[in-house]
Amino acid sequence: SLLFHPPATLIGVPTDVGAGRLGAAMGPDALRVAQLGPALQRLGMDVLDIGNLSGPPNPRSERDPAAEGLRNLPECIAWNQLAHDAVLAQLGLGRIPIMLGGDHTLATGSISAVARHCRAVGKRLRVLWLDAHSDCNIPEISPSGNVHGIPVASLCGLGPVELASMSGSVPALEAADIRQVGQRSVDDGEKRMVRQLGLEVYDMRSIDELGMKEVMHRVLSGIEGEENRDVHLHVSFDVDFLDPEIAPGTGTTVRGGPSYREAQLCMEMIADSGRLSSLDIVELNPALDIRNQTAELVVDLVESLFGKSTLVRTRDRGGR
Ligand code: 5AB
Ligand code: MN
Ligand code: MN
Ligand code: MN
Repeated sequence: SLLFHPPATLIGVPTDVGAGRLGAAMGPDALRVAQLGPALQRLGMDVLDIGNLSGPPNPRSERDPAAEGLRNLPECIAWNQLAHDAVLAQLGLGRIPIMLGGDHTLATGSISAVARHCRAVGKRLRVLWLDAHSDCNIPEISPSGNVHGIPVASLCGLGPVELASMSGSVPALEAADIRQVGQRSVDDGEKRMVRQLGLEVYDMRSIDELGMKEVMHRVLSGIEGEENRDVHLHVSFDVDFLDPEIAPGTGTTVRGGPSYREAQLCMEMIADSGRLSSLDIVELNPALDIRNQTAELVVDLVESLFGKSTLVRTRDRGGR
């Protein structure tokens, strides 16, 4: 590969606590079965797999009653703290943390650690949220009480204080630091939150109208090139971003997502930016998958995210 990458660390975060359906806790192992680590090593990367974090037990049924509006909140807080600590440690070692989820709850912990790290070393943070959903609910408006539907609001300082303050400062980041791509299911109250926060959202309609190339061009503007070497780009990749026809293995599918080619272009353009410095891969649910095809697709896409390309590319967009 022509791209240089710092070494990377795979961190398994086998949580079901934030989701309405069980099975995402098996996500880390499905990604290992699909050979994520070796695939990245083939690109020339130094990859270390530190195994799975161990935290509070996952629920045994899908019908835990919601307490105070959010289900399994103490467990979710504990898992996020574990994720936070593991990500912060790897960033401190100069490694790219790659979270293997687990449900999307863990993004509060991982991105809080990234925000804390960026503050400490004077980097500018940009978060790219690839998801069918905006994950911007707060307890008062969440239709499900599922914590995987609130991490964006938590990072913006709203909702349970234990989550909102995890980075050591509230909010962990500004809404202006976030770009969302691929949305096609946002709840009514959540729409108002997105609006109120001023999130920059490139929903499926934007992708239809502008095309993925222009969307990614806009999303990455201001972070590419030599003059932006001080940017830390974090990608939070919810597998339900992808069209369910190609990615059935996730708990909250929504039809009408990016095609295989659109998803590839999205990943390739992120790679070209040269800024990718941390990653969440979340919501993969092997219990809903067909012969691990979604995990294999995710590995394929993550290879592109780290610079795999069909041809030797000349960098015309300010890569390294
Ligand atoms: B995911 C829903 N908005 O809050 C809610 O998969 C779905 O991390 C959230 O994006 C989906 O429960 C959370 C209806
Ligand atoms: Mn999500
Ligand atoms: Mn989602
Ligand atoms: Mn989901």
